[in-house]
Parts: sequence; C-alpha cells; structure tokens
Amino acid sequence: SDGWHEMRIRKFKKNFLFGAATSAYQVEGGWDADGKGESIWDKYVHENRNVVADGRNGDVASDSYHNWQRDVQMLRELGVDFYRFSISWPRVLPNGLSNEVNEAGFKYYDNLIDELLKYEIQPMVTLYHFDLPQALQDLGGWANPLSITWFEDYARVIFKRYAEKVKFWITMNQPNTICIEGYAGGGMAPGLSLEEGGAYECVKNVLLAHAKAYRLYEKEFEKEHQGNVGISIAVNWFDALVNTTENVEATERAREFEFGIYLNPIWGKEGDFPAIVKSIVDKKSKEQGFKTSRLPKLSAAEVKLLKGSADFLGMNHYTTFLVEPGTTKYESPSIEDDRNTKYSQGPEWKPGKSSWLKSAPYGLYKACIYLNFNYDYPPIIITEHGWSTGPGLGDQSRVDNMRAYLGALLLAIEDGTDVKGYTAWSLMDNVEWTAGTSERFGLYEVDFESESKTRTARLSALVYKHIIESREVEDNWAPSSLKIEIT
Ligand code: GBH
Repeated sequence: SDGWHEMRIRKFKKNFLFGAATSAYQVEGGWDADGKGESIWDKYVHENRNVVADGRNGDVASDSYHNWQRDVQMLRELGVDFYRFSISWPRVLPNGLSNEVNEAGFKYYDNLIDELLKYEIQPMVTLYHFDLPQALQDLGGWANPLSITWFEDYARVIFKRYAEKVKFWITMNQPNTICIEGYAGGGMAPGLSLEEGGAYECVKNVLLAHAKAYRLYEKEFEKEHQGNVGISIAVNWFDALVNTTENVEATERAREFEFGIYLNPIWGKEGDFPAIVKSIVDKKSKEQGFKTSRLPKLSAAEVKLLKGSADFLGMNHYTTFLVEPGTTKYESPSIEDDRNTKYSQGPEWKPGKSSWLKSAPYGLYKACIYLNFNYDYPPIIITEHGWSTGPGLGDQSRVDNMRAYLGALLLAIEDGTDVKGYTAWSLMDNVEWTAGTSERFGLYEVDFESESKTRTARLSALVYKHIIESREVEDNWAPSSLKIEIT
C-alpha cells in the first residue's frame, strides 16, 4: 500500500504514564496548621496584601490539607497512573533545618501517600515547589551557598521516610521561576530584585542543591529502592519572530538564558553553563565595573557533580514565544539587559486566561526535537502542561488545547523523542500564585466560596479520562454527561 497516504491512528503505548499535578502552597491551605512553619509565600502575601489579584491566597487554598481523600477519589475517577504533588518543606521542617521535625505535618503526607498506594496510583513527589521556609530566607535563601546543604539535609529526611513508597522524585520545580522571577524582579516570592548577582547565585545554588540530592539518592537509596530522580524545568518554546539574523541570534539567547542555563549543566555534552550565557554576562559585568562576572563560575568538581545528575528531564511546557532583540527593562545591570530579548505571541494563537498563555501546539513538537538534537535524546516526563480559564464546567478551550498538544506530543514521540509520561496541570483549581484564583487551571473546578471547597469535574476531566482509557486523541469524542465515575 501507499504508505504516505495510509491513515495512521497514533496511540500512546500501554506503558506511557498519565498523571495530574498540584503543588503544596497552591492547594493545601492549613498555612499555620499543626506546627507548620512560615514559608516565603506566607510572608509575601501577608505582608503585601494587594499582591494577590483577587485576594484569595494560599492560607486556605483548595484545603487539600483536609480534602486529601477527595483528591485521591478524583485521581481514581480520572484513571491516572500517578499523582504529582509537592511537599511543603516548612510543614515538615518548620525552621527549615533537620533538627526539628514536625510529625503532625508528616502525618498529612503519610495519609496522602498511603491512600494513593491503596488505589495503585504512584506518588510523584516534588521536594521543592517555590515555598522555602521563611527561616531560611532570613539567612539569604537560595542566594546563600549554605542552601545547598539545607536542601540536601531536607532531601535526606524525605528520602528516608518515603523511599520505600515513592519511586518518582522531582528535586526542584522550575529554577527559573525560583531564581529569576523570585530574585530578579519577577513578582514571585520572596519578591527580590538582586540583579547585581544574587539571582545568578541562586541559579548556581539551586542547581547544586539538586545535584547533591540526586547524588545522595544515588549513593544511599537507589540500590535498595530503585526510584527515579529528576528535575522540572520550564521548557516553553522560543522561535524567531521572523527569520532575520538579529532575531535568530536573539532566539538563541532566549533559549540559553531561559532553559539552556539549567539543561546544559545536567544534559550538555561539556556540562557547565551555556557558552553564550557565560560570555555575555562576563562581558557585561566587565563593562559594568564588576571585578568578577555576575554569573558565578562552576568549578571542575561542580561541573562533574552536575553532569548526568538526573534520571529524567521533567519538562514543564505551556506555550511559545516569538523573539526579537530588545528589552522592556533598561536598567543595567539586569538579567533582562543581559538576555536582550523581547517576546510576543502569534496574534492567531488562542488565548488562555493568563496573559502569557497562548495555544501553539507546534511549539511542543519543536521543543522536543530541539532537546533531542541538543541534549542527545534525554528521557522526558512532561511534568506540567495546562490551560487557564475562568470558572465554569464547560471548558471546551482546555479540551481543545489538551488535544492539540497531545497530538503534537504523539508526533514528537513518533519522531524519536523519549517521552515516558504526561502530567496535566492541574488536577484542580488552585491558587495561581499572585493571580490568586482569577486564573483556573483545574480539570476539576473548586468552589472556593464553599466551606468544603467542593470539587466538580469539568468537561476536560471526562475527556482526559477517555484519552487515558483509549490511548488516543479523538477530536470528536464527547461524553454523554458531565458525570464522572470510578471505573
Ligand atoms: C508553572 O509555572 C508552575 O510550576 C505552576 O505552579 C503554575 O501554577 C503553572 O505553571 C501555571 O502558571 O504574569 O506574565 O508576569 C509557571 C510559572 C509563574 C509563569 C508566573 C507565569 C507570571 C508571568 N508562572 N509567571 S506574568
């Protein structure tokens, strides 16, 4: 037969894993319950009362601290293989250090993990999703190199307790959000602007903390427990606005500053920060009168520690940006000045509720192929992909976006990308950081007005369930009602 014209139904293999994700600050609530310590997000939203768009912060959030049984029930309704959630560091170690352990906080995760395992849903645990213990921020947070040891100690406590039960670990969620949005004027906690170097110090320390935790697991836990340890990195796609030399160069800078800076030390052939990032920041620093580069060096030993320090790349992918040179922030020194890129998005791309979020599924395909060529076919788990809407159950735009991206993912897999799994962000509506609950990412709607934070399946929950069951993406499938049941 004429292979070219043969219609092929692309399917996800049987062993491809489907999951759903949340993070501690965004869903748990119980911000000071049962001995929990303060996190940087607690302090940030309490001291800056107007920072959260609709005023709904993480104090109560989706109240998963009390609703964990319902959360697992939802995961059973969806039929997912795993649940990605994060542990709140200050809930279990209130002052951040391992000398004081909060058993009551641990009890919550004991319950959640046991409930998941009871129904054969794999826990995928993120150790750090933006909520540093405030006590450690008081000591400089991730800008202090001691943070490497703080994190390693915390990781040891968690691995010891859960290595038996948890086989998927993510050390850090999105170092670029932690360091660039948190330490260089991006509006995320702790809300600092350390453009002179603190943000780059953070990048180095977060990477090394990750690597230390990875090596710790490798040395002390892997043999007995056979788990996988990765790191989640925001790999959105960046394309030239139009193909001029200036734009293509700016696009390369965008990719290297936005994700190469985290990928190259772990998956790059030579390791270390990308050459372009080093040369730009070194040169600018000199011009700015600094004695040494604002980008800290990685020693030979650190390069070695980092190289290969992940069993999988957790890829968080939401959207695509079109790149040209230029910046909206003209202060120098600043990271935006170093990067010298201006972003826009296709006018024809469908907009989500979040200003930065447009649907451009081809970008997921291109990002995967780029990773294959530049980082030698890393094993990938999509650890986040999702879409924001307003409230309401009929979320056709989320369905369209999910189908289009899963279709692109199937093509990327067919063209050789080693993708082991996909995680929908998010299982349920939650606190979208400073956007509060004004942007909803949930497969399940949460009624934040209700005492019990009632969860109700959206159309997308039923469609996702059907995709997981059928292993294929059917554009025309529709459920007969919005009723969802455990099957
Ligand atoms: C992920 O990162 C996070 O891991 C997750 O917690 C989050 O809920 C999800 O995506 C959806 O956003 O308003 O233009 O200033 C995304 C990190 C941080 C990206 C805030 C957008 C604000 C950009 N997000 N950032 S803007």
